[in-house]
Amino acid sequence: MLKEKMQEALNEQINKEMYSSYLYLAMSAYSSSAGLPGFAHWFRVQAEEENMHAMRLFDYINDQDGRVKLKEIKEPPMDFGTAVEMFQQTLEHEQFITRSINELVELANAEKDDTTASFLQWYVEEQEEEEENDKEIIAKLRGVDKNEYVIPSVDQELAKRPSLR
Ligand code: OFO
Repeated sequence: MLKEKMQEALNEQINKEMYSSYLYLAMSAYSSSAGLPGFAHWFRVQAEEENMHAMRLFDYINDQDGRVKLKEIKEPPMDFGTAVEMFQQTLEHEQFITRSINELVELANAEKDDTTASFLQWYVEEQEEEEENDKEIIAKLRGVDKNEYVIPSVDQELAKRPSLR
């Protein structure tokens, strides 16, 4: 059985993951409008992944006989600047999510809730991977000053990301 404080914090995380999904969907739309179909595809897959992150929390709360509380999802921006700026914003957002996951782990430990602490490990690893991916893409995009073909080549590469279904 989930303690009230833990349940509240997990519900808050559902909202953050849903916002992440919304944010990346907005980036996908922005990329489409900028004529970057590979970026648009990558962010759309990312949006679906974030939805899955929210659903994992949703299922966990239900499995623990808790109560899911869905909160209002904030409106994301419509414009994200250059390709590199967009990925910088992605990385900053993921760093914010990582801090949030770490706080959840701290809370689970403080509440002596081992089941939730071990459930959260999946997110800890996922965050490491996501931050790494974003950093790699930023590094490639930074080559843009030196090579004007970087954006189209990264676009082609991002187009290859496998879809979730
Ligand atoms: Fe982008 O990661 Fe969710 O948790």
